[in-house]
Amino acid sequence: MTTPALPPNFEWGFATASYQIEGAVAEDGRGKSIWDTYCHLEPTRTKGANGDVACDHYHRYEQDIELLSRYGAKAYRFSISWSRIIPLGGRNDPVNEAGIAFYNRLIDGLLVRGITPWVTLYHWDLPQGLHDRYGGWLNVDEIQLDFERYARVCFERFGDRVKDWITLNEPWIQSIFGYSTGGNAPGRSSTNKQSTEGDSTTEPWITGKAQIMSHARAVAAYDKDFRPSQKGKIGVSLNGDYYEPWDANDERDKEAAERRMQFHIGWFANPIFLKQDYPECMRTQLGSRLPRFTESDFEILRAAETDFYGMNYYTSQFARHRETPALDTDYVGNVDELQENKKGLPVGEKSGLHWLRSCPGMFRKHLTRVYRLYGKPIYITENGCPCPGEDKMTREEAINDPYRIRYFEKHLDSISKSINEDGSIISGYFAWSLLDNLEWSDGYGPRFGVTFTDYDTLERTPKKSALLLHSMITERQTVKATS
Ligand code: PNW
Repeated sequence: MTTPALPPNFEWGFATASYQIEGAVAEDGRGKSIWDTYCHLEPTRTKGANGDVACDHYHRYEQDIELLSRYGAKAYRFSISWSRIIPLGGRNDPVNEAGIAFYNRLIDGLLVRGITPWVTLYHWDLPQGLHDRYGGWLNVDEIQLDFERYARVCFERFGDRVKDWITLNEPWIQSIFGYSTGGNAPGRSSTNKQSTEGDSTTEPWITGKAQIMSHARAVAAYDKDFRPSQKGKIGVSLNGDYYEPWDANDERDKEAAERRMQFHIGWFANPIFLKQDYPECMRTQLGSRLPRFTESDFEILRAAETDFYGMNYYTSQFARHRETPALDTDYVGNVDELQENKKGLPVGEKSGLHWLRSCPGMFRKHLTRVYRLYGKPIYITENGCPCPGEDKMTREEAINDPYRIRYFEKHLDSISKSINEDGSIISGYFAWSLLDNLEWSDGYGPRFGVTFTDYDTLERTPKKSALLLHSMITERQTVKATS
């Protein structure tokens, strides 16, 4: 058997996000974000954890660039903290030069070592000022103007050197976890007993539209005023699992699987990539709870040419049809989600987190489906896992991570197959994550890093997977697929 091939110019590296690694939350003029508030006002919801120190990347970024260099990474995906750039967030609020200077040091440090910066503008850390002023993502008209201004500041100040932009990370998680389950900041929910505010019947859909329009405004601004001189590309990172029918012979389960993926991905991809209304199944189920796009919204959507589909992929599930949606999870459509099918077969091997099973076969189907539906080059902007039991391991145990190595290998093989056998265009891969870091409301337990972080000393130690990813990728680039 030959090793399947990846294209010679395949982009690859590691990913992180600002609040998960930076720390230094009160330094150099940074404003508060909704995650600071959430962790401090509601510590029981984040296992007592917060990002005050996290991996202290703000002070140790040079060491982290060294790690990337040692791992042979071609690229590094990180996110900018909006509250460091515009502490109060809004379009008439001052820009913080010290925040700009930090990201300049990081970007320049990467470029000196030949590592390409991939910048996410928004990875869930909304300036608290905007939430307080007008409801943040709940105010569709205001937030899109403030996001556009923030994006313009970033293009102006970093775009001479940054050529790869991602507007938003996982708008689905921001809307559903932030406004339906209440498990992420700002923690609004009408079904979560810990929440005292929020209307989960409408808020996820309002904040979804706010994110779609914010993405489109930022891309349209880039197209008009920056792309001609800066010549970069800009995309969005969407999450979404692949779903197979619980009963492979039941038409209703087949429809449920497709419906589930439309609720996950089509929600954002239809307006952004197809410049169409939300998927029909969402309209049918949600009716007027789902905001409409006006003609002027469509003009903005049409003016925004998104260059690539950023895919965050971790796992897959089975979908079983329901007659009526469950009250507290109607955001998934009238579907039950299961990790075993009707025959009792598991969807994949267990990892170190309950929601994450290793499902590389379904990853290939997912890639091919997304490429066929939306027709844009795909970059995997996140993929990775904690190993079984890793949260309880010592450093010496954790740095030996064969489960993660196998996970990467199998997922790289699925990418190769989707390219070579199914004809997809897949142009890059970012492993999540460079470092063990703050796993949001799961705190510091789950370890997704290829680098072990000792949270007492903040010392970093490479795991075996970190040193092997480079060779896994180059092997797949040098051997041609035969089939
Ligand atoms: C992504 N789920 O979030 C985020 O982009 C990262 O910041 C995060 O650390 C990483 O995946 C690992 O979780 C997700 O429950 C969080 O299905 C939760 C889920 C999926 C993605």
